[in-house]
Amino acid sequence: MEKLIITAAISGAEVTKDMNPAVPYTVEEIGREAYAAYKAGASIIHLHVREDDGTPTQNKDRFELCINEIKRLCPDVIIQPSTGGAVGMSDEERLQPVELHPEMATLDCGTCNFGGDDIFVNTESSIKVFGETMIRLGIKPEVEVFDKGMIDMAIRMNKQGYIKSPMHFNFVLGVNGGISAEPRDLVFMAESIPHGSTFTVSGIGRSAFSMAALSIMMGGHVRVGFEDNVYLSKGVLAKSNGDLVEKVVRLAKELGREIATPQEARAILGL
Ligand code: KMH
Ligand code: ZN
Repeated sequence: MEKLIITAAISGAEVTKDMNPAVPYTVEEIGREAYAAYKAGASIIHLHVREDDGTPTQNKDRFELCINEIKRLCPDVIIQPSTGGAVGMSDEERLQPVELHPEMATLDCGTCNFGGDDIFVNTESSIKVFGETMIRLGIKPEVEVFDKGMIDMAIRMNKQGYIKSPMHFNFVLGVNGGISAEPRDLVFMAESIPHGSTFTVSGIGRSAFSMAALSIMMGGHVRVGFEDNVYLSKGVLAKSNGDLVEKVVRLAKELGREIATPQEARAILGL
């Protein structure tokens, strides 16, 4: 089996220090959390940034500061800015970090309820703009799908030339409003992507490690981090993103899967 790519979603846009005091807001905190995840075995940092008070922002200059800090501490890690941002942001706002020419960025492929009454909006025309922009700038998209219909959307966008093959997916399982996080959901999603695609899995909340273990066994990859889950085990808060990555590394060892370095992850993903 291919080596395991671990992505650390260190900050997110919705999670706060009230949920876990180690959630990073400042540039220094972002650097600290990226480094902890990288040292533990993460080869990709999925990045949202905040103002110092925790307000999510897609501001290009703030991204640049955080990316420079991460590169200083983890020179070879793959940095994958979010273009999802936070619920309610405009497309223009969300797209700003791609102007920094990262190797990867997320490309959300559908609209869904996003916990409570929030709606995460990704219309077909905005997906086309995001896809075209990433092709023009040579950025590999990580196709974020919160439900099976979003895989179908991505396949349609791929056929129309807005997303290149082979596609790399992130199945986000367990968002209130998206597909649930049962083993059958992951199997269904994995069976629904085109042959030759790669996938990683984000199990939200309590499903983080069951979905990670299943993905490791299925030959998929794994995303963990405070964006998706702040607990190391039931009732025990993780002290850092590094704790969460370490737990995935332990699972992978037990299940006989080696961990990819950033260079190996680049080869697997065709970066
Ligand atoms: N914060 C969510 C509304 C992404 O990074 O592309 C969207 C999100 C997806 O986190
Ligand atoms: Zn995200």
